[in-house]
Amino acid sequence: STLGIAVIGTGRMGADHVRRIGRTVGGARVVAVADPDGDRVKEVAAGLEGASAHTDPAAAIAAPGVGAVLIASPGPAHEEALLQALARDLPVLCEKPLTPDPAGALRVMEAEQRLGRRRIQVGFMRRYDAEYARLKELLDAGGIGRPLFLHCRHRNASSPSFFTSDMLISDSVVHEVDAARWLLGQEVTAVSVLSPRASSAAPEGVQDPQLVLLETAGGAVVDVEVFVNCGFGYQVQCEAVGEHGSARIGDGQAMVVQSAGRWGGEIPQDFTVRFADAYDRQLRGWVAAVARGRVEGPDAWDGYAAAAVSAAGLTARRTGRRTPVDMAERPPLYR
Ligand code: ISE
Repeated sequence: STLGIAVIGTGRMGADHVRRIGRTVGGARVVAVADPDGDRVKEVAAGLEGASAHTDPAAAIAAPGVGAVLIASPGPAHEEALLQALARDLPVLCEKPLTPDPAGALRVMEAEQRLGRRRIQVGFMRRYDAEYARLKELLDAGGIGRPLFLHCRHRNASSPSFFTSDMLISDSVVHEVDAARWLLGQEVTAVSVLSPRASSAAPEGVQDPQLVLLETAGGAVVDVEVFVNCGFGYQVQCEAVGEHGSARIGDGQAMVVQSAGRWGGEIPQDFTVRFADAYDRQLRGWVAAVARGRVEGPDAWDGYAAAAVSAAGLTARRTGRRTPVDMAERPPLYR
């Protein structure tokens, strides 16, 4: 039988997921969509057979035929939608961040724990990227020895108008936080942030770029250059340095062209292009697991841990001080 999905939020990511459910993911269809922009949501629903349009997320979640919920609204709207989905015991795929703040993530975890089983997968889709998967395999197999550093670069061509200095951490670096926790199998224990004078390409008042340093429980150090108005394209790179070697992903050299005395290649302009396969695999995996009555992948604890690190990062940036991460104990459901 076909899984009926309610998609909450039809902005860039939500619209991309709607397309994905129609084209690349079998066994599922969108039966309801919600967005505060009434015209936009009607337009999206009009392109889908038999899908209802709503401005209220709760109405979409309660619509007939909904068996699962995909949340792709802005981060601050996630908690309410998550709690509504959990109240109906529905499986959820929630875009990152789970919630921007750790307090919200704790409330979500509490609600999920009351159900006694996992219902939430968090959209940390880099875990489904082929290059990241290879790096994880290499590290797990001890291929370069004990990891000492991850050197990361996270660049966007430009940031949307609503982007703030905080969002460079809570919306962008949150991916490196999850990737580092996953790749290393360690929690992040402290965060420091350094900021050069903002790029003249950054919107007024936005501190872009930033250098974010993470320390981990196992004694590794992760540095992240986050630069969301770099101008030239979308670029996510990670070099792991271990005791016996190093490994780098994200060079994007699928094809190198040599012609007329020059060599070069293309840089994607957008995450929906760079990570298209990862988004596909993530969604297929979620639908397949739900069909078996399960929810797998990154869980609410991963979302909470990332939010706790983000909170320390925001404090570190404001105070200019190294800030320890304040983290609750990991509940048994997430062990
Ligand atoms: C966006 O929400 C993402 O998830 C992208 O991967 C990231 O590069 C971007 O900076 C975020 O705003």
